[in-house]
Amino acid sequence: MADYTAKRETGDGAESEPVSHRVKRTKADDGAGRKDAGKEPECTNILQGFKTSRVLSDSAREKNIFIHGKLADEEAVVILEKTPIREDTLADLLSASVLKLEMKNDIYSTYRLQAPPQFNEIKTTVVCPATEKHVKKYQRQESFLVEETGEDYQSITLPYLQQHNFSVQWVYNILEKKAEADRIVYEDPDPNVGFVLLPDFKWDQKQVDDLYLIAIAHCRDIKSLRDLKSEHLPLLKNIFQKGKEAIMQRYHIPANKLRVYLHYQPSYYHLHVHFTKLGYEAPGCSVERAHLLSDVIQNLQCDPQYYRTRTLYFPLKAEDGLLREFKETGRL
Ligand code: M7G
Repeated sequence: MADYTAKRETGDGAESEPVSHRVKRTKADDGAGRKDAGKEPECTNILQGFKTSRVLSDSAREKNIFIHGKLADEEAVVILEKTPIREDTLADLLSASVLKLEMKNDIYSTYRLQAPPQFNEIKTTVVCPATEKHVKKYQRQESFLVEETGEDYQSITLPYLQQHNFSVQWVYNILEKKAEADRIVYEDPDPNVGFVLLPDFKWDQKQVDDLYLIAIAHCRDIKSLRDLKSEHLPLLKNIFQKGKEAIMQRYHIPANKLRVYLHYQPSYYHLHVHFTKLGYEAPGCSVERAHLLSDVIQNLQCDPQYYRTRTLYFPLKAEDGLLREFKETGRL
Protein backbone atom coordinates (compact mmCIF):
# COMPACT_ATOMS: atom_id res chain seq x y z
CA MET A 1 0.00 0.00 0.00
CA ALA A 2 2.85 2.36 0.79
CA ASP A 3 4.34 1.84 -2.65
CA TYR A 4 0.99 2.41 -4.29
CA THR A 5 0.58 5.69 -2.44
CA ALA A 6 4.07 6.77 -3.43
CA LYS A 7 3.40 6.01 -7.08
CA ARG A 8 0.16 7.97 -7.04
CA GLU A 9 2.00 10.87 -5.44
CA THR A 10 4.54 11.38 -8.19
CA GLY A 11 1.80 12.01 -10.70
CA ASP A 12 -0.16 14.74 -8.95
CA GLY A 13 1.43 17.52 -10.96
CA ALA A 14 1.23 19.95 -8.06
CA GLU A 15 4.94 20.66 -7.67
CA SER A 16 4.75 24.32 -8.69
CA GLU A 17 2.00 25.31 -6.25
CA PRO A 18 2.91 27.01 -2.97
CA VAL A 19 3.35 24.43 -0.22
CA SER A 20 0.71 25.98 2.04
CA HIS A 21 -1.96 25.41 -0.59
CA ARG A 22 -0.79 22.23 -2.24
CA VAL A 23 -3.34 19.51 -1.86
CA LYS A 24 -3.85 16.58 -4.13
CA ARG A 25 -6.95 17.40 -6.17
CA THR A 26 -9.93 15.21 -6.54
CA LYS A 27 -10.27 13.98 -10.11
CA ALA A 28 -13.27 16.21 -10.73
CA ASP A 29 -11.65 19.39 -9.44
CA ASP A 30 -9.23 21.31 -11.64
CA GLY A 31 -7.81 23.27 -8.72
CA ALA A 32 -9.49 26.54 -9.71
CA GLY A 33 -12.76 25.44 -8.23
CA ARG A 34 -14.11 24.51 -11.68
CA LYS A 35 -15.50 21.06 -12.08
CA ASP A 36 -15.10 18.99 -15.22
CA ALA A 37 -18.52 18.91 -16.80
CA GLY A 38 -19.98 15.43 -16.52
CA LYS A 39 -17.22 14.13 -14.24
CA GLU A 40 -18.32 15.69 -10.98
CA PRO A 41 -20.01 13.12 -8.79
CA GLU A 42 -23.50 14.51 -8.40
CA CYS A 43 -26.37 13.16 -6.40
CA THR A 44 -29.98 14.06 -5.90
CA ASN A 45 -30.47 16.74 -3.29
CA ILE A 46 -31.73 14.69 -0.37
CA LEU A 47 -31.82 17.89 1.68
CA GLN A 48 -34.71 19.31 -0.34
CA GLY A 49 -37.04 17.35 1.91
CA PHE A 50 -35.23 18.23 5.15
CA LYS A 51 -37.51 19.65 7.83
CA THR A 52 -35.69 21.71 10.44
CA SER A 53 -36.68 21.12 14.08
CA ARG A 54 -34.10 23.37 15.73
CA VAL A 55 -30.65 24.83 15.48
CA LEU A 56 -28.33 22.91 17.81
CA SER A 57 -25.50 25.43 17.59
CA ASP A 58 -24.06 27.98 15.21
CA SER A 59 -21.08 30.26 15.00
CA ALA A 60 -20.78 33.47 13.01
CA ARG A 61 -17.01 33.31 13.49
CA GLU A 62 -16.62 29.71 12.31
CA LYS A 63 -19.36 30.20 9.75
CA ASN A 64 -21.14 26.98 10.54
CA ILE A 65 -24.51 25.81 11.74
CA PHE A 66 -25.61 22.46 13.24
CA ILE A 67 -29.26 21.66 12.60
CA HIS A 68 -31.53 18.95 13.95
CA GLY A 69 -34.44 17.92 11.80
CA LYS A 70 -36.12 15.16 9.83
CA LEU A 71 -35.21 13.59 6.53
CA ALA A 72 -37.97 11.38 5.16
CA ASP A 73 -39.33 10.86 8.69
CA GLU A 74 -35.94 9.93 10.11
CA GLU A 75 -34.08 11.97 12.69
CA ALA A 76 -31.14 13.77 11.11
CA VAL A 77 -28.36 16.19 11.95
CA VAL A 78 -27.11 18.44 9.16
CA ILE A 79 -23.91 20.45 9.49
CA LEU A 80 -23.34 23.35 7.09
CA GLU A 81 -19.97 25.07 7.00
CA LYS A 82 -18.65 27.76 4.66
CA THR A 83 -15.33 26.64 3.20
CA PRO A 84 -12.13 28.72 3.34
CA ILE A 85 -11.23 31.02 0.46
CA ARG A 86 -8.34 29.46 -1.44
CA GLU A 87 -5.37 31.41 -2.70
CA ASP A 88 -5.20 29.34 -5.87
CA THR A 89 -8.75 30.36 -6.88
CA LEU A 90 -8.37 34.08 -6.11
CA ALA A 91 -7.73 35.30 -9.65
CA ASP A 92 -10.81 33.51 -11.00
CA LEU A 93 -12.92 34.49 -7.99
CA LEU A 94 -12.12 38.19 -8.31
CA SER A 95 -12.55 38.39 -12.06
CA ALA A 96 -15.73 36.31 -12.34
CA SER A 97 -17.75 37.78 -9.45
CA VAL A 98 -20.34 40.55 -9.31
CA LEU A 99 -19.41 43.34 -6.89
CA LYS A 100 -22.10 45.44 -5.17
CA LEU A 101 -21.10 48.55 -3.30
CA GLU A 102 -22.38 48.85 0.28
CA MET A 103 -20.66 52.02 1.41
CA LYS A 104 -17.78 54.29 0.53
CA ASN A 105 -16.05 56.71 2.89
CA ASP A 106 -12.74 58.36 2.02
CA ILE A 107 -10.28 55.54 1.28
CA TYR A 108 -12.64 52.90 2.77
CA SER A 109 -15.32 50.97 0.94
CA THR A 110 -17.24 47.74 1.60
CA TYR A 111 -18.94 45.51 -0.97
CA ARG A 112 -20.99 42.41 -1.27
CA LEU A 113 -19.18 40.10 -3.65
CA GLN A 114 -21.43 37.61 -5.38
CA ALA A 115 -19.20 34.73 -6.37
CA PRO A 116 -19.98 32.18 -9.09
CA PRO A 117 -21.47 29.00 -7.57
CA GLN A 118 -18.26 26.96 -7.85
CA PHE A 119 -16.53 29.38 -5.44
CA ASN A 120 -19.44 29.43 -3.07
CA GLU A 121 -19.64 25.87 -1.84
CA ILE A 122 -20.82 24.89 1.60
CA LYS A 123 -19.35 21.76 3.16
CA THR A 124 -22.33 19.68 4.23
CA THR A 125 -22.32 16.72 6.59
CA VAL A 126 -25.44 14.62 7.10
CA VAL A 127 -25.95 12.12 9.92
CA CYS A 128 -29.09 10.09 9.23
CA PRO A 129 -30.62 8.32 11.00
CA ALA A 130 -29.22 10.28 13.91
CA THR A 131 -29.56 9.00 17.47
CA GLU A 132 -30.38 11.16 20.48
CA LYS A 133 -26.66 10.88 21.33
CA HIS A 134 -25.73 12.48 17.97
CA VAL A 135 -28.15 15.33 18.63
CA LYS A 136 -26.59 15.92 22.05
CA LYS A 137 -23.05 15.69 20.63
CA TYR A 138 -23.69 18.63 18.33
CA GLN A 139 -25.82 20.68 20.72
CA ARG A 140 -24.22 23.68 22.37
CA GLN A 141 -24.14 22.96 26.10
CA GLU A 142 -22.29 23.96 29.20
CA SER A 143 -19.30 21.67 29.91
CA PHE A 144 -17.93 20.34 33.19
CA LEU A 145 -14.46 18.96 33.86
CA VAL A 146 -14.57 15.41 35.19
CA GLU A 147 -11.83 13.77 37.24
CA GLU A 148 -11.69 10.05 36.53
CA THR A 149 -9.47 7.74 38.56
CA GLY A 150 -8.53 4.29 37.30
CA GLU A 151 -11.21 2.85 39.61
CA ASP A 152 -13.82 5.34 38.35
CA TYR A 153 -13.11 4.13 34.84
CA GLN A 154 -13.77 0.51 35.82
CA SER A 155 -16.84 1.17 37.96
CA ILE A 156 -18.51 4.14 36.18
CA THR A 157 -17.15 4.90 32.70
CA LEU A 158 -16.59 1.41 31.30
CA PRO A 159 -20.04 0.02 32.21
CA TYR A 160 -21.63 3.19 30.84
CA LEU A 161 -19.82 3.22 27.52
CA GLN A 162 -20.46 -0.50 26.99
CA GLN A 163 -24.17 0.36 26.98
CA HIS A 164 -24.26 3.81 25.42
CA ASN A 165 -21.48 4.19 22.89
CA PHE A 166 -21.78 5.31 19.27
CA SER A 167 -21.65 2.53 16.70
CA VAL A 168 -18.20 2.10 15.14
CA GLN A 169 -19.63 0.51 12.00
CA TRP A 170 -18.20 3.40 9.95
CA VAL A 171 -14.73 2.48 11.30
CA TYR A 172 -15.12 -1.17 10.33
CA ASN A 173 -16.36 -0.09 6.88
CA ILE A 174 -13.11 1.83 6.41
CA LEU A 175 -10.92 -1.03 7.65
CA GLU A 176 -12.76 -3.50 5.40
CA LYS A 177 -12.70 -1.10 2.39
CA LYS A 178 -16.48 -0.98 2.27
CA ALA A 179 -16.44 2.82 2.51
CA GLU A 180 -14.00 5.62 1.75
CA ALA A 181 -11.50 3.17 0.18
CA ASP A 182 -10.61 5.74 -2.50
CA ARG A 183 -9.74 8.27 0.21
CA ILE A 184 -7.07 6.17 1.91
CA VAL A 185 -3.76 8.03 2.03
CA TYR A 186 -1.71 5.21 3.52
CA GLU A 187 -2.23 1.74 4.91
CA ASP A 188 -0.10 -0.65 6.88
CA PRO A 189 -2.15 -3.88 6.71
CA ASP A 190 -0.42 -5.62 9.64
CA PRO A 191 -3.19 -6.88 12.00
CA ASN A 192 -1.24 -5.95 15.15
CA VAL A 193 0.64 -2.75 14.39
CA GLY A 194 -1.11 -1.73 11.16
CA PHE A 195 -3.54 1.12 10.52
CA VAL A 196 -5.38 3.06 7.85
CA LEU A 197 -4.65 6.78 7.42
CA LEU A 198 -7.31 8.87 5.68
CA PRO A 199 -8.82 12.37 5.72
CA ASP A 200 -11.12 13.04 8.61
CA PHE A 201 -14.58 13.85 7.31
CA LYS A 202 -14.30 17.29 8.90
CA TRP A 203 -11.62 18.21 6.31
CA ASP A 204 -12.65 19.13 2.77
CA GLN A 205 -9.06 18.53 1.53
CA LYS A 206 -9.07 21.72 -0.54
CA GLN A 207 -6.24 23.39 1.41
CA VAL A 208 -3.64 22.10 3.86
CA ASP A 209 -4.09 24.96 6.35
CA ASP A 210 -6.79 22.95 8.08
CA LEU A 211 -5.30 19.52 7.33
CA TYR A 212 -7.02 16.81 9.38
CA LEU A 213 -6.42 13.09 8.99
CA ILE A 214 -7.16 10.13 11.23
CA ALA A 215 -5.18 6.94 11.63
CA ILE A 216 -7.44 4.02 12.52
CA ALA A 217 -5.79 0.96 14.08
CA HIS A 218 -6.49 -2.40 12.47
CA CYS A 219 -6.68 -4.14 15.84
CA ARG A 220 -10.15 -3.94 17.30
CA ASP A 221 -9.61 -4.52 21.00
CA ILE A 222 -8.35 -1.10 22.11
CA LYS A 223 -11.22 1.19 22.98
CA SER A 224 -9.33 4.28 24.07
CA LEU A 225 -6.30 5.72 25.82
CA ARG A 226 -7.40 3.90 28.99
CA ASP A 227 -6.75 0.49 27.40
CA LEU A 228 -3.20 1.31 26.33
CA LYS A 229 -0.31 -0.65 27.87
CA SER A 230 3.37 -0.86 27.02
CA GLU A 231 2.61 -3.83 24.77
CA HIS A 232 0.91 -1.34 22.43
CA LEU A 233 4.06 0.75 22.01
CA PRO A 234 4.99 -0.87 18.66
CA LEU A 235 1.53 0.01 17.33
CA LEU A 236 1.66 3.59 18.60
CA LYS A 237 5.20 4.16 17.32
CA ASN A 238 4.25 2.70 13.96
CA ILE A 239 1.24 5.02 13.61
CA PHE A 240 3.35 7.99 14.70
CA GLN A 241 6.27 7.30 12.36
CA LYS A 242 4.50 6.06 9.25
CA GLY A 243 1.63 8.53 9.62
CA LYS A 244 4.06 11.45 9.65
CA GLU A 245 5.99 10.03 6.67
CA ALA A 246 2.82 9.51 4.63
CA ILE A 247 1.66 13.07 5.33
CA MET A 248 5.05 14.44 4.32
CA GLN A 249 4.95 12.45 1.11
CA ARG A 250 1.38 13.30 0.17
CA TYR A 251 0.92 16.84 1.51
CA HIS A 252 4.53 18.01 1.98
CA ILE A 253 3.86 18.93 5.61
CA PRO A 254 6.86 18.08 7.85
CA ALA A 255 6.45 16.41 11.24
CA ASN A 256 7.25 19.64 13.10
CA LYS A 257 4.12 21.20 11.60
CA LEU A 258 1.81 18.47 12.87
CA ARG A 259 -0.23 18.01 16.03
CA VAL A 260 -0.65 14.26 16.57
CA TYR A 261 -2.97 13.26 19.41
CA LEU A 262 -5.67 11.04 20.88
CA HIS A 263 -8.91 12.21 22.42
CA TYR A 264 -9.99 11.22 25.88
CA GLN A 265 -12.90 10.68 26.00
CA PRO A 266 -13.27 9.91 22.31
CA SER A 267 -16.68 9.76 20.67
CA TYR A 268 -15.85 6.45 18.98
CA TYR A 269 -14.29 3.71 21.09
CA HIS A 270 -11.92 2.14 18.58
CA LEU A 271 -8.29 3.28 18.75
CA HIS A 272 -7.61 6.14 16.36
CA VAL A 273 -5.12 9.00 16.26
CA HIS A 274 -5.77 12.56 15.03
CA PHE A 275 -3.24 14.30 12.75
CA THR A 276 -3.93 18.03 12.37
CA LYS A 277 -1.86 20.93 11.13
CA LEU A 278 -0.20 22.96 13.85
CA GLY A 279 -1.81 26.39 13.96
CA TYR A 280 -5.22 25.09 12.94
CA GLU A 281 -7.52 25.17 15.94
CA ALA A 282 -9.20 21.89 15.20
CA PRO A 283 -12.31 21.11 17.25
CA GLY A 284 -11.21 19.03 20.26
CA CYS A 285 -7.53 19.98 20.22
CA SER A 286 -7.62 21.75 23.59
CA VAL A 287 -5.62 20.44 26.57
CA GLU A 288 -8.60 19.00 28.43
CA ARG A 289 -9.29 16.53 25.62
CA ALA A 290 -6.20 16.05 23.46
CA HIS A 291 -3.24 13.85 24.52
CA LEU A 292 -0.16 14.20 22.33
CA LEU A 293 0.86 10.83 20.94
CA SER A 294 4.51 11.60 21.73
CA ASP A 295 3.58 12.09 25.41
CA VAL A 296 1.46 8.93 25.40
CA ILE A 297 4.42 6.94 24.08
CA GLN A 298 6.80 8.39 26.67
CA ASN A 299 4.36 7.85 29.52
CA LEU A 300 3.95 4.20 28.59
CA GLN A 301 7.72 3.80 28.30
CA CYS A 302 8.08 5.13 31.86
CA ASP A 303 5.15 3.17 33.29
CA PRO A 304 3.53 0.28 31.39
CA GLN A 305 0.30 0.77 33.40
CA TYR A 306 0.27 4.57 33.17
CA TYR A 307 -3.13 4.95 31.52
CA ARG A 308 -4.72 2.20 33.61
CA THR A 309 -3.88 3.85 36.91
CA ARG A 310 -3.65 7.60 36.32
CA THR A 311 -6.41 10.06 37.08
CA LEU A 312 -7.51 11.51 33.76
CA TYR A 313 -9.46 14.74 33.26
CA PHE A 314 -11.93 15.45 30.48
CA PRO A 315 -14.91 17.68 29.76
CA LEU A 316 -18.46 16.39 29.56
CA LYS A 317 -21.49 18.27 28.35
CA ALA A 318 -24.34 19.05 30.75
CA GLU A 319 -26.71 16.52 29.19
CA ASP A 320 -24.17 13.73 28.78
CA GLY A 321 -25.38 10.54 30.45
CA LEU A 322 -21.86 9.83 31.68
CA LEU A 323 -21.86 13.12 33.56
CA ARG A 324 -25.09 12.03 35.24
CA GLU A 325 -23.41 8.76 36.29
CA PHE A 326 -20.49 10.66 37.83
CA LYS A 327 -22.96 12.89 39.70
CA GLU A 328 -25.10 9.99 40.91
CA THR A 329 -22.09 8.15 42.28
CA GLY A 330 -21.00 11.28 44.12
CA ARG A 331 -17.89 11.78 42.02
CA LEU A 332 -18.87 15.27 40.90
P1 M7G B 1 -13.29 11.07 18.27
O1 M7G B 1 -12.28 11.62 19.18
O2 M7G B 1 -13.74 9.66 18.54
O3 M7G B 1 -14.61 11.94 18.23
O4 M7G B 1 -12.72 11.18 16.80
P2 M7G B 1 -14.92 13.46 17.96
O5 M7G B 1 -15.84 13.43 16.75
O6 M7G B 1 -15.70 13.87 19.18
O7 M7G B 1 -13.66 14.19 17.76
C1 M7G B 1 -13.34 10.59 15.70
C2 M7G B 1 -12.91 11.33 14.45
O8 M7G B 1 -13.41 10.64 13.33
C3 M7G B 1 -13.46 12.75 14.41
O9 M7G B 1 -12.42 13.66 14.12
C4 M7G B 1 -14.53 12.68 13.31
O10 M7G B 1 -14.65 13.90 12.59
C5 M7G B 1 -14.03 11.56 12.43
N1 M7G B 1 -15.11 10.83 11.75
C6 M7G B 1 -16.30 10.48 12.28
N2 M7G B 1 -17.00 9.80 11.36
C7 M7G B 1 -18.34 9.24 11.59
C8 M7G B 1 -16.25 9.68 10.23
C9 M7G B 1 -16.45 9.05 8.96
O11 M7G B 1 -17.47 8.43 8.66
N3 M7G B 1 -15.41 9.14 8.10
C10 M7G B 1 -14.25 9.83 8.39
N4 M7G B 1 -13.31 9.87 7.45
N5 M7G B 1 -14.04 10.43 9.58
C11 M7G B 1 -15.04 10.35 10.49
